[in-house]
Amino acid sequence: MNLDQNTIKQLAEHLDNCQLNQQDTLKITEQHPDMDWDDAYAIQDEIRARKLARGLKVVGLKAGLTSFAKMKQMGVEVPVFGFMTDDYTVQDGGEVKVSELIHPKVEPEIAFVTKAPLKGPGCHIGAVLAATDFVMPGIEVIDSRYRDFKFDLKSVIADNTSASRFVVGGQPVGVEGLDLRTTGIVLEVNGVPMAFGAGAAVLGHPAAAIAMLANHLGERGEEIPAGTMILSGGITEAVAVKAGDNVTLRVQGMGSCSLRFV
Ligand code: 0L1
Ligand code: MG
Repeated sequence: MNLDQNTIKQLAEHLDNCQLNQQDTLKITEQHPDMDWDDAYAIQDEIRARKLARGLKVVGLKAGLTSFAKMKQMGVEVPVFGFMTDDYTVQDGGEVKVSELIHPKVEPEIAFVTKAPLKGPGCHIGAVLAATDFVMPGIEVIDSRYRDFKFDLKSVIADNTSASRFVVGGQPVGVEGLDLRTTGIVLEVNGVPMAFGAGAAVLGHPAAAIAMLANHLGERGEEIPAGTMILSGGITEAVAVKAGDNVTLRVQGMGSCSLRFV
């Protein structure tokens, strides 16, 4: 690690306040160019500690930058990981107030819910599928705290991977007999199909993102507990939204979930 504890705390406070005040900022590596990956996750951990101290609860985990296209664009081979707190939860069909966000975008995802713990190293797709209770449609609302979504990987990890809101819903289904690689999705905004894809866009198989998360946590001596909801990553590019937009995600064999921006 290259940053001292005071700097990590200050940067966490800064990013947390940006989120609370809907204020954007320049990417933090501008001021701290020698920040490393451990520093970045330490800042994210400090943001989580701040939220927990305010009485919030962690209700899910996420993998981000999981589509081959986005990873190539960013020049990375490993996704980024973050967490969701209870105030990020939107009920299916519920409202998201744009006044509480900076510049939201939506991503179509497949959400996994585990029934057994998953721990790396060596976690693989088979172990993830064996530990999966069910999968269901999920829309992630990302809202980078960085001006115009201009960031680098370390800055985005520190910023809890742009997490801000999510909805899961539709019809939960078990993974037996399901080929998540060929599961098709359509993301509609105001009834108009805006993005299409299939599960294989996420690392070849969405369960690979969950395995990578388990391996990442394993390096830190942590695991994915049973009963965890995990967003496996955007299947398509994120779509910018504004007040008045209704967003619906349809996933083949899993129904749909939706939210509206007000
Ligand atoms: O969930 C995601 O894939 C987003 C990760 C952070 C990068 C971004 O804000 O686009
Ligand atoms: Mg996402």
